[in-house]
Amino acid sequence: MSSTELTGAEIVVRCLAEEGVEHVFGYPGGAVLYIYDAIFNQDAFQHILVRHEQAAIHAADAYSRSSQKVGVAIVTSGPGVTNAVTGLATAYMDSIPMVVISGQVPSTAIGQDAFQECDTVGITRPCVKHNFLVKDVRDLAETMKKAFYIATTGRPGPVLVDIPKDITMHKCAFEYPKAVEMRSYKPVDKGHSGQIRKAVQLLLSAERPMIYTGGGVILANASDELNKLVDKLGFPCTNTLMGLGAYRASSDKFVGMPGMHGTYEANMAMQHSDVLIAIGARFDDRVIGNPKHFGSHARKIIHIDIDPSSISKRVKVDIPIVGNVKDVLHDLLAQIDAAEAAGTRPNQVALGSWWKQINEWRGRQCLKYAPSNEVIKPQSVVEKVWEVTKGDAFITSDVGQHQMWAAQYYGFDKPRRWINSGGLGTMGVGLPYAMGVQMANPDATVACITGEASIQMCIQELATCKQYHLTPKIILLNNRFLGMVRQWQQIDYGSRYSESYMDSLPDFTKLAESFGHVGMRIENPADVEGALREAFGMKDRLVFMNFITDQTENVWPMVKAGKGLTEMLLGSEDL
Ligand SMILES: Cc1cc2nc3c(=O)[nH]c(=O)nc-3n(C[C@H](O)[C@H](O)[C@H](O)COP(=O)(O)OP(=O)(O)OC[C@H]3O[C@@H](n4cnc5c(N)ncnc54)[C@H](O)[C@@H]3O)c2cc1C
Ligand SMILES: Cc1ncc(C[n+]2csc(CCOP(=O)(O)OP(=O)(O)O)c2C)c(N)n1
Repeated sequence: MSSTELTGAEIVVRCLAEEGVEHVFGYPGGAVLYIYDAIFNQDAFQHILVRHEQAAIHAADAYSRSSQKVGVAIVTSGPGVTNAVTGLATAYMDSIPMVVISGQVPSTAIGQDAFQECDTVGITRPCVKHNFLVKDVRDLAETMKKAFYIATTGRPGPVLVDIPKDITMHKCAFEYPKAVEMRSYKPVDKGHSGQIRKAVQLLLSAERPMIYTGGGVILANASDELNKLVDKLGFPCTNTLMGLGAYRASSDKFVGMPGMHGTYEANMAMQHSDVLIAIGARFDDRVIGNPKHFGSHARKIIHIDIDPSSISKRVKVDIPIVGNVKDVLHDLLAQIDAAEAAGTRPNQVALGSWWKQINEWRGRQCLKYAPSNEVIKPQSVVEKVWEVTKGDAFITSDVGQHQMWAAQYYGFDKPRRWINSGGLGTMGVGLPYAMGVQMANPDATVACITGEASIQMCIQELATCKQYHLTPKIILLNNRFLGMVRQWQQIDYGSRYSESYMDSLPDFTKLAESFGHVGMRIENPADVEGALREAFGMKDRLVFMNFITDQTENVWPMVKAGKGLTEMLLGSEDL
């Protein structure tokens, strides 16, 4: 063991350096001042000072989603932690690997209602994969190693390390462990070969197969394997909101997103398939609709997931395969090759009639909308963003109608390009997500598609963007309504628009300018493309585009809550 003695604060910084961390998002306060002092004296990573702790966690979360790195954030005790909770819960619901360090009051003061004390471990327990309270500086380095290990292995997720202030000034010898061993935590990556063999038999005998993929494919970096599988089998493929980009949207095998705002053809194919293979997707209620209705159609289900507790949680499956998508798909592809070499191939006749049926469903053109020369249609803005960025931008979004239009109309061909909050559905993520993406991908084109309500939830981060020269393009689809709420009120609550209209909005152009950015207001449909080209041309400026859009536009198709997957409303004529 090395004889160098370091303070706890220095150990934190050294551990981050050992993990190869290059960026840390955070906000200082009393309990983390020793850590911030150690940060002052190092140059291994850059610290990004946000304007609100919620944004630190969101930015670190998107940093991780858009790269393969672990997002790291630091917050102080008490209000620093409580401000971070929304960010933690958001990352946890979408299984995002992150390490969050929180300051705690000195260990001798814990439980005494000390200034800025809160029960961080208790408050965050249900919204992190794991958390630690460090009670002895000699445990700190190993705890940090465990935090990174737990966050990134198995089903990923955020891990929090709570460090009392006195621990950050205590000293001990520092050595960073090369590996950690935990008796009770042994994630399995490799799938059972017998189960994979059964899956191959079922897939190759299917008449109406469907490949349903989700966020797990992206988290596993298994997009190449998925593209190979779909192309080899020639089966239809749908990606959940969290899986967009895992299989390329430009392929004719891609039938769109499934679920509440999924395409007609994806939902019909999900329901009427005879063999469904779910790959890193968790049968979310927004995807399968009413589970009884989903179960009313008999089909065989194969489910690949790294988390055994995800399997048969919402829908009973026939062939469970516990393992990492990348490893399992690798083995599955090898077994398909072997079966094909032995003469077993997908049933081409059956597959031909299945595609005929799917193409008939496709013929409904469920994403078609009425264009207008009078008022800007939000869908048309997203389509133009795709054209102007050549489909190659990182797109972050907030939560609401704009999020669904971004998902439906920006065809993602690559993984980790679509960054949004699916599980918790957290308004306010869009701008901090754009910051995190830009820090991880400094040369990339980054756009945030947002709503006027969502953007106001973390609007202060425009200052962080200025300080660190972050230049995402903000595409505000401004309908002057909490649009998604208004849509539900129109459809389910007799058009009683209770508290969903915002009477007072800031002048977004002036607001952007006051933060030192460029602001634009676009009201005329004829100006949309020109404005976007001008904005994306300003590579070194953050441009805030306020598009005044059709107030009454709804997101279609829609499966109402509690309804079956095929009981879709395709437009206002179905109301
Ligand atoms: C307004 C709104 C509307 C929405 N509408 C829709 C909609 O119409 N359609 C839709 O699809 N979603 C919709 N969602 C999102 C929805 O709420 C869920 O977040 C989403 O459907 C879940 O996606 P997923 O099944 O891919 O799971 P994820 O949450 O991405 O979970 C991934 C799964 O993969 C597993 N996994 C992780 N890593 C690995 C690995 N390495 N190997 C194997 N398995 C792994 C995990 O254990 C987990 O089970 C909407 C959200 C909002 C906010
Ligand atoms: C933090 C938070 N509070 C409330 C909600 C519920 N909610 C979902 S969408 C929405 C309206 C969003 O409005 P806006 O950002 O303007 O987007 P639009 O739907 O108009 O595109 C609300 C209030 C939420 N998802 N997150």
